[in-house]
Amino acid sequence: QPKTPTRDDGEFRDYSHSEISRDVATIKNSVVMHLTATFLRTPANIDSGQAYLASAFSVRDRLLQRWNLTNEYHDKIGAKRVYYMSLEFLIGRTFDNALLALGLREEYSKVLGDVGFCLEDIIDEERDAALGNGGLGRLAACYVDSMACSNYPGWGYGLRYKYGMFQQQILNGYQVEAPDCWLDSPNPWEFPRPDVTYPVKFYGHLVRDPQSEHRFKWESNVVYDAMAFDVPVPGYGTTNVGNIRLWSCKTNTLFDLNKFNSGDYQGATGGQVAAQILTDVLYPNDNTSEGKELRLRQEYLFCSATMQDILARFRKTNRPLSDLPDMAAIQLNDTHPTLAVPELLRILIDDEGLSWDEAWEITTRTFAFTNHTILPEAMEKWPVPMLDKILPRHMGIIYDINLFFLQTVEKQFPGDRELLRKISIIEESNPQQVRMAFLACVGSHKVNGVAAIHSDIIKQTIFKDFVRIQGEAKFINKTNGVSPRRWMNECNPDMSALLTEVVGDRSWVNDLTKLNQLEDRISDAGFRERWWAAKQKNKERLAEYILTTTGIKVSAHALFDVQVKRIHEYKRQLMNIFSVIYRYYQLKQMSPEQREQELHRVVIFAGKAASGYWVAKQVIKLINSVAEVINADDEIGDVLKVVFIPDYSVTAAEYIIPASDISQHISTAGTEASGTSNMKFVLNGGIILGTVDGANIEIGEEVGEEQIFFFGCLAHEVEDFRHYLRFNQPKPDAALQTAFDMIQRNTFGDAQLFQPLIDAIMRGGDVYLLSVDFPSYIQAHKAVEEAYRNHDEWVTKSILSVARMSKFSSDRSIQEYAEEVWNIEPQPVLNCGL
Ligand code: F55
Repeated sequence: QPKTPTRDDGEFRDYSHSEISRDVATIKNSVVMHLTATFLRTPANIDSGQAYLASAFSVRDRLLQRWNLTNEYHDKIGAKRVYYMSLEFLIGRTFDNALLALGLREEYSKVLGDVGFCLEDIIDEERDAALGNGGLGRLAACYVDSMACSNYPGWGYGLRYKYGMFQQQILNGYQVEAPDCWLDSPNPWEFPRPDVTYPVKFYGHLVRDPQSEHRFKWESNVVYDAMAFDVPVPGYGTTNVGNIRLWSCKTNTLFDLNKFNSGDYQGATGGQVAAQILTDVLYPNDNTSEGKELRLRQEYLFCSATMQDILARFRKTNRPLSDLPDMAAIQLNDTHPTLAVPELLRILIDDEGLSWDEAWEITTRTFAFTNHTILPEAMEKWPVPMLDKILPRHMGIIYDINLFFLQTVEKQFPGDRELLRKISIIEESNPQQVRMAFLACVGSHKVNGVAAIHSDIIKQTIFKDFVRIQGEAKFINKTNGVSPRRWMNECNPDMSALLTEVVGDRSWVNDLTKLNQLEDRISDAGFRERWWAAKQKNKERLAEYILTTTGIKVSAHALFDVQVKRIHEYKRQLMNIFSVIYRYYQLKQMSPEQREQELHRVVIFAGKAASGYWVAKQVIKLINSVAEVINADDEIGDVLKVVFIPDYSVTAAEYIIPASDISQHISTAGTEASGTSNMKFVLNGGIILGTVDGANIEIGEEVGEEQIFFFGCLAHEVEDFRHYLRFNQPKPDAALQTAFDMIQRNTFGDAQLFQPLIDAIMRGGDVYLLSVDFPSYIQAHKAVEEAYRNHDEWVTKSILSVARMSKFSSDRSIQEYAEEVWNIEPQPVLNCGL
């Protein structure tokens, strides 16, 4: 056990001169200093954008000290670190998060108030860092937050896309994409590190090392540079500050003086332009792999820079390379970073001179792999000719990995040719393809799914043979979680105040198990009333947000029924809008008096469709067309409103989630690996209407049957239904048929636009089983309405749910990973006044 340095024994730098000051006058000085010195303004002459930047830069100064302290400390004690490798980090905003973590929110509010600004408005000046698509990217952000808060030495590694997730506009009901120019204004939350830059090679050819048959020299003159940008991740209530290191691509082709001198100014920096493209834009696909060459080059730039950086840090310890797994654990967030496996092997063998066996042992002990989906279209496969052209050495290494793997399997199961064909990392198609999930699995010591049902499914499907070959123990479950900092303390201040009152202090923010104390308040009438008032206030805030983003007025007294997530056929937004159409039909059949008796409802949608996903885009058009007709129908009024909130984002989610009564998580059973927004909604006192899928199942187990509305067929029934529907026409029930009829009678505009959506069900085999689940879905809606009408019962459900959600804190997930996968321990930085 290494000796822990203390402040007094001289081993530790003294930061006490720069202690974080909570003194309002001092904070004000630092804000004014940035206003004048960084932005050349005076306090009398600023707008809220500049006020934001000056405040953010002053907060950033305070984070810096802790950032340095954390990393210096972890280096000094020789702590093992975890590296979370992800092509996506959906961070959202940082300012409010940092203020809360540092405990300086009040102080900054005061300082800004003194110069005539309201903190809430200033917070709204920040743009989201949207370097991710959806659940997978947001999970990565929650995980680095939990690592920092739980004092685990851990870094995220990712790419610094110049353009993040596109901005979505709705024009004439259609999604239109606009670029996300998030770096147009200064970004206070990143630190450029020009000194941390690595060359990354592409293409070229191999020269065999005459000394050793395994070693090669890879010669190439296409070299890009990856430069680091560090994004600090403030830990709440701890001195520890985590880090996300993002790579930005530059060329290292030297400035061409000859071209410049001959007047070819563009050509002189030609390389620069080409190189920039590698980290220019995030691929906007979730749960589909595009198979584009540029994406492959992005992935490799990321993997190579990250492995070089991790090894550079390791070399400073002067330990032998065989100790790497004792100093570094690397988690692969899906297969996107899997080229890190052959990259580490390449460095160990070709550059460091290790034998294959030594390098292989180190590599597999270092890596672990998380699978996030089993949708076939999401499985990454790279054509062998493409890989061979761009990364000839890696292609050779992958062939060797496969050869040695197949040899051990052949020994274990002699003569089973069929088995070898099934598990080969190389798929024998034309052209051959590298199956990245198999490569990630073979290169890792642990493979995990993201919810119990999902981890079971992958053991029975894609990794079935691997379980047989490599043993059960390698395949584990790590149910996802969400950060209580962002998804309660930050986004829901009123409910947070109630939680703090019940617990007695803010300790629940880092320890959600404390929320079980809520159960004691379940029959406290005053408390229940304030609980409901908090929800009501959030609904009013959302109604305001809806008005400004869509122009639609909704009543905050209606039931808020929310489905917000990426638009995807398997998530079945289409089933939701069909049920809205049917509801509209029913309401139209009633007398005005009857109608007024009905439960008032606002159905809220939001989410982006991948740019090339035509069906998903038509679903958006249908939702908007239905909304337009219903919202304009005076007979309907406030009984039913439908809104599509444009440009769903982390920040939009922070408005929407705390305001839900019901949220829908209605994927076809077995298709949603986990879901994470389901956790956020319930943590914020909302109730789930959902299928028996993903983490819905475990949420139901925790909060209890009464607190969740399940419907639909079960995962093990799906295959039979699909089989049946391949050979037989679906039989829509009367309700679904009614919805089809209304569309086909042009109720929502030209029926031709939407016929393909109906055809996918009626002629396309109804792959996602809408016709199968629709009747029970409508029943479940009825059950929701009945329960909501019983106000007392509903409040009980809401409070009990929150009380029982501790399992779904990402702190719990991270602790499990730390103990069972990474073998790392919390290393709280000495509290020395910072
Ligand atoms: C992004 C790029 C590619 Cl090439 C493939 C998939 C994605 C992606 O965004 N996937 C994704 O978000 N998956 C989701 O991961 C969540 C976190 O584990 C799960 O909760 C969710 O079920 C899953 O769909």
